[in-house]
Amino acid sequence: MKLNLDDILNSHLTARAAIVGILNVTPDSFSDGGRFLDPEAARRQAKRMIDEGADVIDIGAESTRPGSDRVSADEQITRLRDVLPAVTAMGAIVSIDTTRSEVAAFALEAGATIINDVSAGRDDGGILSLAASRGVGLVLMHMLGEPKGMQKDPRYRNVVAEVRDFLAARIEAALAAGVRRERIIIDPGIGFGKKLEHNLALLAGIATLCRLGRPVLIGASRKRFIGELTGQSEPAGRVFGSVAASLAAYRRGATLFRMHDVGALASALAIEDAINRSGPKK
Ligand code: HH2
Repeated sequence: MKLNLDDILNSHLTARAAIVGILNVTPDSFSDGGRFLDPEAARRQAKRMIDEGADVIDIGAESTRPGSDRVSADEQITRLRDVLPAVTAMGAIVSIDTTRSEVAAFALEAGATIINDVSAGRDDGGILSLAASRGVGLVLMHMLGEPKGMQKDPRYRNVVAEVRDFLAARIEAALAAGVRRERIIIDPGIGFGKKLEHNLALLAGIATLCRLGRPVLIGASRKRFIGELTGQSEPAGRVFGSVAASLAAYRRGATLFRMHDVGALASALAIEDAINRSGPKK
């Protein structure tokens, strides 16, 4: 079944999982940097992810991997110009992964209907008013510090409570800018200023985030903590671990999963959902 934007925004009420396929139009992303900078390669990858079951394609033109440098709004738009309209023309729901309002405005003009802001509106407050005036979906993500230094020595007293409080405050900031609550998605920001123990505590504690009343998105795909747990040093070798992390998150109430390997998670979810339909959920 093909989902629409309202299905995505109501997924926490229906417990229907949705897969957000990752398309990085960047030379330096940690897992697929340089592979989809060529517009034709990017289009092929988007088509492949849609065929494999992606409900949303999340397109980004700036890597936010630990230690990364900023990319200007103009450069992001140049990278997106040929790719983004081609993906919206495929009929996909497109989300734009940016913290800059000029880039988001360009993407919405080209047909994107979700803004995925890893700074949750702190980098460029204009993104909140843009989301409000255009009535689009808005992902608010937790990050401790900035990509450049976020993995240096992240510390929390109670990571789940701190991330919950941060997201609650960013929801309030978005509402104050005129965004409707029904348009907001929240994300604990796996790997963004977090050590292994923090990522695990957040995945185990998703129910606490769900109590904020908005759908929870999890981006665990191929991230370093999967490598730390499985011994897979190459991001492309972390597919099974990424699927396992997403399923664990789904069982705890998350419904949106940002994935490089869409087909792998789609198969796992088909099995999980079939089992759930045939008996009580644990
Ligand atoms: N993770 C990345 C980028 N954007 N957005 C949300 N909402 N949640 C995430 O966990 C998230 C995100 C980092 O992963 P990736 O895009 O694969 O790498 P890079 O930042 O190096 O392009």
